[in-house]
Amino acid sequence: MTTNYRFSFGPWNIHSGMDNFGPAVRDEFSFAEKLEFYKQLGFDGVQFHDDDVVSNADDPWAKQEAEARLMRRRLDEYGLEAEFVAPRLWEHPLTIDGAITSNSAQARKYALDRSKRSIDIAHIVGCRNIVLWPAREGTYMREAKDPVAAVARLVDWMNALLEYDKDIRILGEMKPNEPMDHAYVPTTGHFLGLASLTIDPLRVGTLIESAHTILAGLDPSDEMAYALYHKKLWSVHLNDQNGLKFDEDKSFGVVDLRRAFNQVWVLERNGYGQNGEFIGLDVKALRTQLKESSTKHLSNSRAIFLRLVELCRSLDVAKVEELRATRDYEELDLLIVNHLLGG
Ligand code: GLO
Ligand code: MG
Repeated sequence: MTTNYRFSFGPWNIHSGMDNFGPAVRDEFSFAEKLEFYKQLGFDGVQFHDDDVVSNADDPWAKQEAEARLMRRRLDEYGLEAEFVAPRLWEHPLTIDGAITSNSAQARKYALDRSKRSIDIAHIVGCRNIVLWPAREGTYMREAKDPVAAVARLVDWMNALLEYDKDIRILGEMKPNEPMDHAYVPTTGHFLGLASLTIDPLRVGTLIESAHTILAGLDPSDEMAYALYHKKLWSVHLNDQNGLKFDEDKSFGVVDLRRAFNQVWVLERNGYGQNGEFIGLDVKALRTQLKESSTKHLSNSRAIFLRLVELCRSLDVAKVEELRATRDYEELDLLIVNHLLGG
């Protein structure tokens, strides 16, 4: 089936299976090997952390610049496009208690400087999207930080970046918890409130991850609809999640096919992708998977997405409208389930 969708993922989505309770269970593919997989698996876009592009985000800029230029050449060779760069602000010893919202002025300065470098890296690899996943911008216990100051610091950080570069866009990827007990900006709606307070709201939008919305007790397709109405759905991290537990990053649609269908349907109906947006997948292979088959979660998620596009296109929408008009939602339930069951 031909659709105009373009797909992306990040190099962290091919991984060694390490988790909080156990070590790696497969050898890591090298970055060069991962790059080979993109086109083979049907992907055109690469999502990067700053230190996925460069070997160390704390190296002198001249070294980072040279490495970023090399990465750009490799992307060009493979016919791949960089979709975004996200400063990885949550692993450095200085940012142990948050980067943007840390109580430490030194940590906040580090975070801002590093974020500006991410913008410079983004320019070199050829993209204007900077993703903020505010991993540690919250607390483990409520009294640890001043919550109002924390919100103000997030706005200040965005303003400083919007000011630093007049071309970039900031995409907030919100998640209610993990690694923190509570994040200060847990949902897309919260983030869009902050976007409107920045010096250039038109350059602040969102990346919505299915699992993150589910962890917030929300429905991913409704969250996407909300952002689409604001014209601020600039990327997605499609995946699946089995209830309220740790962020599972399961393949798209494998837990709740109907929930996946509704995400595809809302994207389809609203022209998502027509302005160059990618269908990003933030999925992890199951830990038990052998190395040689540890990219199937990516190709499977893509295939499931495309099957669901077909189902969206073949849905009897006149019938849907009729059932909406007569409020026969029982019949509508059956129509959708039968459609997902193949007839
Ligand atoms: C974790 C997030 C994370 C981000 C990535 C890009 O829960 O989903 O994987 O998507 O770091 O910002
Ligand atoms: Mg994500």
